[in-house]
Amino acid sequence: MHKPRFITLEGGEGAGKSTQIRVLAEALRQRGVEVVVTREPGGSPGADILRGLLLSRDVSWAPQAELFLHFASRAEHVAKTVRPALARGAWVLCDRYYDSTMVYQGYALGGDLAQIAEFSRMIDLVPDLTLVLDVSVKTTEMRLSSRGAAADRYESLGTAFFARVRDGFLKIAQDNPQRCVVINANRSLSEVSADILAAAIA
Ligand code: T5A
Repeated sequence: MHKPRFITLEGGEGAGKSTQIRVLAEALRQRGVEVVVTREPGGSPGADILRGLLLSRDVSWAPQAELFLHFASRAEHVAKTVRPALARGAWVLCDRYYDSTMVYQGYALGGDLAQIAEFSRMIDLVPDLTLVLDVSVKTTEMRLSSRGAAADRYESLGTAFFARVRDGFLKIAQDNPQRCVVINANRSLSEVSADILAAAIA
């Protein structure tokens, strides 16, 4: 239980990542593990400033500018939050990481997949485990509408976009079976939490 582990949670909008990351963190803390919970975009003071720019509906970014901002945010987050936590022996649970860039800016928005893969390699930190929370597009839409908050830039892109996002995450899981576990997140919170904990402490 004390090997430093870097675990990322991935999936489309409303998949339950932020809910489940809190549950997993608590379960690990009860087992005596130091846990750092973080998220992207953001996760450090500088990266949080970039998050505000990325999610704002006031700006329509040129695709390359958007891609560079995501990786600038990630480089800052990894340097200031993730690596220091891993170095002192904590586990890091990260809500989204570079698979989200491959899916959103790559598969879903048509960016250059090879370029995104190269930038990901430059970050030089591969997760020990990636949990892909898979939900149907219908579940995504139901959860977003029942939450009732105003949609951010990505949440406003609609049904066809959500379907491309889902397919993109499933493709990444299929291509990276050594680090990815797909969790059926259409089920109840407790069923999903149980599978996540089992995968994390396996
Ligand atoms: N992005 C991000 C990129 O385009 N490129 C990148 O490189 C990166 C890193 C981030 C946006 O940025 C994009 C992707 C995103 O669009 P965000 O606000 O952090 O923005 O968005 P999300 O990560 O998608 O956060 P969400 O809150 O939308 O989704 P979560 O965290 O997966 O879901 P959660 O836990 O908030 O749950 C949503 C609702 O569903 C309920 C919850 O109570 C909540 O109301 N729920 C369940 N209800 C019933 N059963 C369950 N099992 C449930 N699980 C959750």
